[in-house]
Amino acid sequence: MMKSAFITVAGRPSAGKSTLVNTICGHKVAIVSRTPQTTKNKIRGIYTSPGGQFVFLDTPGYYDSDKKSNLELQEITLSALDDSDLILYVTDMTRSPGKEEEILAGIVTKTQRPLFVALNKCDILTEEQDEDAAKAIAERRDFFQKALNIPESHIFSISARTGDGTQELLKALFDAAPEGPMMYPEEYYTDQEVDFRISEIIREKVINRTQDEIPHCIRVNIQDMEMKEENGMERLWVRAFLTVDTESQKRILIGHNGEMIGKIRKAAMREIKDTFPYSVHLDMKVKADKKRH
Ligand SMILES: Nc1nc2c(ncn2[C@@H]2O[C@H](COP(=O)(O)OP(=O)(O)OP(=O)(O)O)[C@@H](O)[C@H]2O)c(=O)[nH]1
Ligand SMILES: [Mg+2]
Repeated sequence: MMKSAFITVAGRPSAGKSTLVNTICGHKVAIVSRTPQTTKNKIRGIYTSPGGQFVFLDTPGYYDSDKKSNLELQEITLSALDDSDLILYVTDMTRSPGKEEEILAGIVTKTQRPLFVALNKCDILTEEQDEDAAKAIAERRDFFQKALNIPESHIFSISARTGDGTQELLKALFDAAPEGPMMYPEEYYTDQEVDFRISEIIREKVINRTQDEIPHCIRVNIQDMEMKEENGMERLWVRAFLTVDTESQKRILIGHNGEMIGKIRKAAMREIKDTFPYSVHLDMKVKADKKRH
């Protein structure tokens, strides 16, 4: 009997949703950073085991604000919740649940899908040998049990970073998942197109290397992509446009003598090389053009 489910991963920004999807799928499917609202799309990560297959839908962190760009991200999360068989609510257990957590809890409860909670970043508490760690975990468990109206057995203490607790969580998800056939060949771990993955890798390198001025406004567009044969080897030629809102952001992104953009390009090339089975030539151009909202 094979199990198969779409599982939406929801939670506040920076809870560790993308890190968890990457850990479970065993590959880097979604980009990760310390900056909240890193994920901007519904990203599919596929996990296959002898018992069946899960398609995890990683979503943008839920942030309570009426700004148009934020409402668009909320829409993506809501549509993913609609598409799912099960919901995995990820929370950063080092932060107290607040108003946002209550709003999101209300939203996921309304979907009437089976709900599971991952209390994430438990490694931090253990590392710190915090005397209050056990109390904090008990408080979070109590909060989510009540807010989501779920049994305690649906709440897991995990570390997406180390993988601790994820096997127990997966087992519970399998038990709750419906029977069904595999949706993707077993070697697949994502369904993202090559150009999207490359643009996301570049976006991650920008977010992780620049300060707060850049991260939220950066857009990466792949302009051209062409596979060429060179000395009997295949090489993908990629031209990417990095667009920011203002001329001053453009200057920061390029850096003195092009140093910053050079580092970003190098870091992106390194990861692209590890991700794809062919070599890639990356050409990047920076533009300033205010996003219209
Ligand atoms: N110590 C620790 N850090 C973690 C863990 N999981 C994620 N992080 C860190 O938390 C930060 C946010 O992680 P992400 O996976 O990007 O969080 P997210 O929920 O996808 O964030 P958004 O896409 O912005 O909503 C990164 O710096 C991660 O390295 C964990 O289990 N332990
Ligand atoms: Mg994310």
